[in-house]
Amino acid sequence: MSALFITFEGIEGAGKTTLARWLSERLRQEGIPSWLTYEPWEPRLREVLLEQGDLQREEELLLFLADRAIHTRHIRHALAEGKTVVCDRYADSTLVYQGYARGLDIEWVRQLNHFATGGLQPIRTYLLDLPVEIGLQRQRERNRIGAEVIAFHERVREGFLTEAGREPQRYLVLDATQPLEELQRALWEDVRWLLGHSHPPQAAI
Ligand code: T5A
Repeated sequence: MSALFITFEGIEGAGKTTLARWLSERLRQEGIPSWLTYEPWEPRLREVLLEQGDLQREEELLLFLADRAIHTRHIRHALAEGKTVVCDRYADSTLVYQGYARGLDIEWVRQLNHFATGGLQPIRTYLLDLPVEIGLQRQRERNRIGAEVIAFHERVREGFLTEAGREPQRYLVLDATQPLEELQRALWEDVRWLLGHSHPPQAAI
């Protein structure tokens, strides 16, 4: 059984954290070694990126990439130790938020992502897709709604769907408006399948 690198992506409030935590717990119950992680990862960079709020898009891009370069080193170690890595956001978030939504050149961001990750790609990316209004509504219930406008989040949603269409073998798009139990069922079915099959080396390590 090979260690998998799995990521969750989607707009805010899509349910990424909820499902990533559920998967991590399910893997633990099955006796499968795993590491649950997230981005932005490095605490000081996370604080600057999520709390500061007045960064230029180029500054933001470089900080996300620096964070990813550090984080990827730890992900590689975990995979080499045989741990399945469950990651809440990864390189696709930069492509979509800084590229598609903030307007930086998408192909250039793709190349920079490659530089930061050394080419490490998840074997599977679960895209939790749902209408922006529902995602923001879920956040509002926790009083966490940000200042960014609906149009921005629409670009994020469209960006993720475009990328999923570009790489259908890696992405699995899940309808995130479904009840959690349905999502968990579909997710586990796919993860179980992945765990039972061998994968190309560059995707697994
Ligand atoms: N960013 C990040 C970039 O711009 N570039 C990058 O490269 C990276 C890595 C991260 C921010 O940084 C940006 C993107 C973001 O703006 P964050 O605080 O980590 O900030 O925000 P998110 O990752 O978006 O986390 P959220 O908590 O907002 O969204 P989640 O994790 O998708 O949602 P979750 O699981 O917390 O669920 C939200 C609520 O919905 C409920 C949950 O119980 C919870 O209350 N819920 C459901 N309700 C009904 N049905 C379901 N199926 C549900 N699933 C969850």
